[in-house]
Amino acid sequence: MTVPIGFRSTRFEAVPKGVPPLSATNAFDGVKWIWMNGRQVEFDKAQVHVLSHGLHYGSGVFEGIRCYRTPEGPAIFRLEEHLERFENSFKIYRGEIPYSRKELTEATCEIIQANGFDECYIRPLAFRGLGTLGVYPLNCPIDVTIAVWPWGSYLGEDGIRNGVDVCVSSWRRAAPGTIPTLSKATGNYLSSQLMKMEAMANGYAEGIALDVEGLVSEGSGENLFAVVNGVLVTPPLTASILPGITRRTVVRLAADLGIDVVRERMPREMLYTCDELFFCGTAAEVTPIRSVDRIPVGDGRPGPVTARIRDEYLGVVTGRIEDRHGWLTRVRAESAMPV
Ligand code: PPE
Repeated sequence: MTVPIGFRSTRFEAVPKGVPPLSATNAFDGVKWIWMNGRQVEFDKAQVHVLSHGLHYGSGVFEGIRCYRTPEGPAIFRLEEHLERFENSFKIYRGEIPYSRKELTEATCEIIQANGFDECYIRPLAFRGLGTLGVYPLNCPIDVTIAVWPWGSYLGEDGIRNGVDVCVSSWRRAAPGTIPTLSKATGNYLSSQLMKMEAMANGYAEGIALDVEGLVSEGSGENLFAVVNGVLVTPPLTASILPGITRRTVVRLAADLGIDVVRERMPREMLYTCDELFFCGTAAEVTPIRSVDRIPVGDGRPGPVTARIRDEYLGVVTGRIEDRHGWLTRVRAESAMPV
């Protein structure tokens, strides 16, 4: 490392059984290059100044995208939609991403290839950099980075297969008119961190937040679906949720499979009485929930609708099922750089 690294405290660590801790030391093993403001830079050189605005005030937006190994080579799932949300996330904060979608698409493909990954997680980040401090952000330049690294199942291999045990968080999601949840802003994830740490400290894999009215919102890093009498129920955008691209994908796949979906406010107790429950998100993919607050969901095993949606999702993202909606961007075809 070219800069001193900080102290890592283990005082508050709590990792429940069955949840693999994301190791702080080897999480980015094998990552050689990071795209930074138009250039590929070595991992150790991808640094920012400590007076960067985003570090002090949470003034940044990001995306989480996955690239999967498919029979036709590595492919990125719904890249265009992620880049669109990336732009909108910053627009809410009067910020503009200084690269076009085409440029970011090429940059993403190139950085995946530079690192030699077939399959990886992709993390575009745009933040207000070194300019002035003070809350007013518009004197700061906007820095843009794209990092890629291998990231396995978000809630564990066992979780995606057999389901996870979760709790209702004591932390509420931000109320409408406070911190906008349609923006995937870095600062929003303080709320997620509170939820996640509390859940883990109490032996759960994840927490589900209620919104300010006490109705179900979402997980710390996932949207949520319940199955009630064969119908999929998911909280609406007005429940302080992130407009998830996986959520949108699930709605579409459900339609393809002839399963009805409603976007409806969900009282907390529906988490206990529903037949099935699952999380969805880029990192979490489709992860069944087998208990909430130690109350089993259904018979405590992933139900048939969840399994069908999960298998369809994993089939589509990995190209084993035909890409009938044009959701995959091939890394090699898109790249301007010779391999
Ligand atoms: N809600 C929240 C709060 C959230 O962070 C995510 C993604 C979703 C819903 C699902 O959105 P989508 O990925 O578009 O389907 N969470 C990202 C970051 C997780 C993290 O720990 O970092 C992700 O899944 O990439």
